[in-house]
Amino acid sequence: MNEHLRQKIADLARRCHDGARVAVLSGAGISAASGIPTFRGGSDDALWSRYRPEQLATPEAFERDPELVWRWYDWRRGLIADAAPNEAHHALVELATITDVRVITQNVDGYHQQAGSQDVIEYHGNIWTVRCTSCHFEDLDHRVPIPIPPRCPRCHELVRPAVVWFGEGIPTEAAAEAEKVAAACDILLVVGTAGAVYPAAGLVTVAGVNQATIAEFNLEPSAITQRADLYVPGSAAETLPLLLETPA
Ligand code: BV8
Ligand code: ZN
Repeated sequence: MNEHLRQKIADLARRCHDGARVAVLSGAGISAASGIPTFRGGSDDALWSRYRPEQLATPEAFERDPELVWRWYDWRRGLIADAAPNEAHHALVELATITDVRVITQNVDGYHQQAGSQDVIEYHGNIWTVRCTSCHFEDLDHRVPIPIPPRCPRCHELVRPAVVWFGEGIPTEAAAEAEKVAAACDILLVVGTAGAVYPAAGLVTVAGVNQATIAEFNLEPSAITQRADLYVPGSAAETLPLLLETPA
């Protein structure tokens, strides 16, 4: 890493030590170092690499073949249960001991909370929560494997993963809270997202319009990069911890 970039990261770290309000927008890339396949990077899994997430993470796919969609979620739940948050998640927990940090995540793996982040805004829901397709039953369900297709204990109708599928609206509370956090922050850390999915990616604009410094941590440039004030290349598991190096 060149000296100029190191200096820029040290400047950010110093601002955090001086009490800058930090918001985080994380995507699948922050969990990549834990071994969880990203959406774009796909996976080397023989079966699931044949599908694009946009084909499975939709109400239509679930309507058409709930068992197939549940097998995909069960496979992902298994990967998440067998792995753990990585140094990138832990760096954000440590940063929160230095200054105010609010995490907005597009991920459904629950790793930010597992690592210890508080008040995480789950913009696309959570893979460990299931919701009945018919009555108002909703509950955590950590069963791996889950009996497929899982049925509602109350009315025996199908339950679905309580995540936001393509074409579905963001939960109103999460949407409002995320907008507020992005608008109020001094620094927005954009970590491991291609910035292709809306309205999540629009939060970068909300922060920018409110004069926040946008710092992107990504393995490669993304749709966010040209809107960022700082782009830090590399794995977030290695680069985010640099924010914790006490500035000189
Ligand atoms: C909505 C939960 C309306 C489910 C997910 C055309 C143009 C623009 C928009 C649209 C369009 N057509 C349709 C839309 C809208 C659509 C959309 O944005 N589509 C995209 C694909 C074009 N959006 C929606 O449908 C949203 N809803 O608009 O509804 C509405 C409004 C009101 C009322 C009713 C309806 C809902 C979108 C939510 C979909 N659900 N997830 C699940 O997880 O199963 S999205 C899912 O994909 C993830 O949550 C995530 O958000 C997204 C993947 O994005 P990333 O997180 O960025 O991951 P990706 O793999 O793409 O990239 C990984 C990045 O990490 C890369 O940059 C890589 O370089 C980097 N990386 C890799 N390793 C590392 C790393 N970085 C650092 N370190 C590493 N080690
Ligand atoms: Zn029910």
